[in-house]
Amino acid sequence: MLSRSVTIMGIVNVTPDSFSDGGRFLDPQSAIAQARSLAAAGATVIDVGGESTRPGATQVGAQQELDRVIPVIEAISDELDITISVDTRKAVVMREAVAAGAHWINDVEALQGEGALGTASALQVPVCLMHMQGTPGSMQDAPQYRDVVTEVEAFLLERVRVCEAAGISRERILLDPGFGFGKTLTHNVALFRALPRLAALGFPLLVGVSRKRMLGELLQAGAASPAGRVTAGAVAAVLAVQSGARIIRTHDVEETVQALQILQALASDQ
Ligand code: YH5
Repeated sequence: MLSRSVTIMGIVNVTPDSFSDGGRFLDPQSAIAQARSLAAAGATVIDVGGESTRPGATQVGAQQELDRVIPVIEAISDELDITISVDTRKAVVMREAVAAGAHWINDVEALQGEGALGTASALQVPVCLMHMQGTPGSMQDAPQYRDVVTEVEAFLLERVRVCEAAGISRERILLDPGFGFGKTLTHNVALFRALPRLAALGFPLLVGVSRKRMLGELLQAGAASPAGRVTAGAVAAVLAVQSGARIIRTHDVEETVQALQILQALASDQ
């Protein structure tokens, strides 16, 4: 077991790129099996997403996203005693997901989408506010900042202010710098090194670097496949937690839990 100070959020993608049949028959059963195994490996939150927000990914309609995530959330809610997070930018998906059993909203657009702020406020569930520059379709084209850390911090604080004004209490807000979302490797590294500063804002800090390109870019071998970035992701999770991160979003729960257990056993200050 990990001490209560770190929460592992396991990722369940209900998107075509996660299914071998090309997405024509998204099978809720395989998503549920995935959730089951992440929970058994030590995840205490399952993040269910039906829209790929990878660089260059195309948008999906609300109905398609609902068709993907709602059956999975219902099934996880029926079967597992676990916190369910819904990874969505759409107000209708937030509403239906919470009705189906989701407990958290994880929004890579920090509730800037149409109706998202009011919906999240009415639902009274915790929300993760993430920073992104641009949109998934074009965010990696030419990300630019004058001072990435100051700008991400200012954006997150502004979204906190807007959320509080809309009736979302501080206790329900989590923050995330959004690794890979409109950021070059240099930007991602600067943000990672600034995690202590972001943690000091006083909100639980969520970090998601699992399998992302930045890890591949940092490896000597370069361009390792996503599955070849598991060790790198576990090491990054350790460093993130040492820097104040409280929630780690990962595809690789077993490896991440092991890495964090060693951190907690051997570091003098954990
Ligand atoms: C995040 O950081 N990320 S979806 C590209 C990859 C691998 C993984 C292979 N949702 C975050 O996981 N929500 C996503 O290359 C998120 N924080 C929060 N809060 C992107 C993703 C991924 C993209």
